[in-house]
Amino acid sequence: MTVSPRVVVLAGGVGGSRFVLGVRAALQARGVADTGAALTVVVNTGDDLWLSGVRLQPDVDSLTYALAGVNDAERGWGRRGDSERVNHELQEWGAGWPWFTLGDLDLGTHLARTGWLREGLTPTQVLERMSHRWDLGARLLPMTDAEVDTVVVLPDGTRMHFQEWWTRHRATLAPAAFENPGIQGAAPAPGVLEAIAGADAVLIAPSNPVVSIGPILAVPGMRDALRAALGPVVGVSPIIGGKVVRGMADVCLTAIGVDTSASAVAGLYGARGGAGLLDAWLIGEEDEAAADAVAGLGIRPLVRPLWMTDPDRQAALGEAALAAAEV
Ligand code: FO1
Repeated sequence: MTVSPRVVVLAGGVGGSRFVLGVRAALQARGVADTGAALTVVVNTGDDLWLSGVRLQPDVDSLTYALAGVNDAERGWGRRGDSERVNHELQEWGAGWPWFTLGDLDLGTHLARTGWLREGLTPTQVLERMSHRWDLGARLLPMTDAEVDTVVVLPDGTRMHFQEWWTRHRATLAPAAFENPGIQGAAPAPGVLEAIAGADAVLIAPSNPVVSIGPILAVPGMRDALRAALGPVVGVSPIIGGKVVRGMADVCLTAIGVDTSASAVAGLYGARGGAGLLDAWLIGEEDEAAADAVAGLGIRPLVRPLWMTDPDRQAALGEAALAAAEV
């Protein structure tokens, strides 16, 4: 066993944050003193948007706030105990989106980020600067420095930003496709490919496979890097007992023709021994019956408790993922 393993996690949103907290706790429990050097998180930026003149990075902020311990865990986004005075004022002006709330403390983050972007810093440099405020115990990297915000395409050709589809329409409009315009010309953010290449383990968090992990994998060079990684690639199923844990991943999976099941998502990522990415796939005890199907794909199935309902369970899942990667 490596004393201080180097671990990369691909993550987005709420499931990603909880999982990263668990991996950080598992590393700490193993005696890794500097988890900030051991743990790199490649974060989805497909959820990002410009609104009221500021740049929002919902998944980046979810990870940052969760690792700092200042997140609103109940709501799943934004800062705990935030107020909405500025948001109220924006609504009075008819600015922004009436269905999208910008908290006062959260707006401080967006203003700081936007200012630094306007000064010429890249998103990677901005995130690096933002990571100094709190002791996050992990290094956060955006998947790319390019703006490749996710667009949802409806069957009639209507296009809307992912956040409008997600928060205004609550994913009730059947999507025909998800696109990240410009992603073909994007590159992984500085440090991402190096982190993957040097990792003892690459973990795919139980985040939405289509709109959180999907954009990360769509960045040119990312799949090749994962397939070439020396360490094992271990994924955690976001589907437990045939159901989504939170969010609306089932609608997203249906749109791309994938069943809402642990084995179907494993099939979406594919086996590294074939044309895909995974060496091992953690599935819930409720999905034990899917183990044979996962093995049939050429991916090692591991049945483990997947619920991350408290810090102990998060840490146990983090440890299970590290153990699956044999680090
Ligand atoms: N989600 C909501 O359901 N309603 C909101 O008003 C809302 C505001 C918001 C502001 C900043 C931010 O970083 C995230 C915010 N979210 C909100 C969450 C976000 O829209 C999505 O849940 C994620 O992008 C999906 O991972």
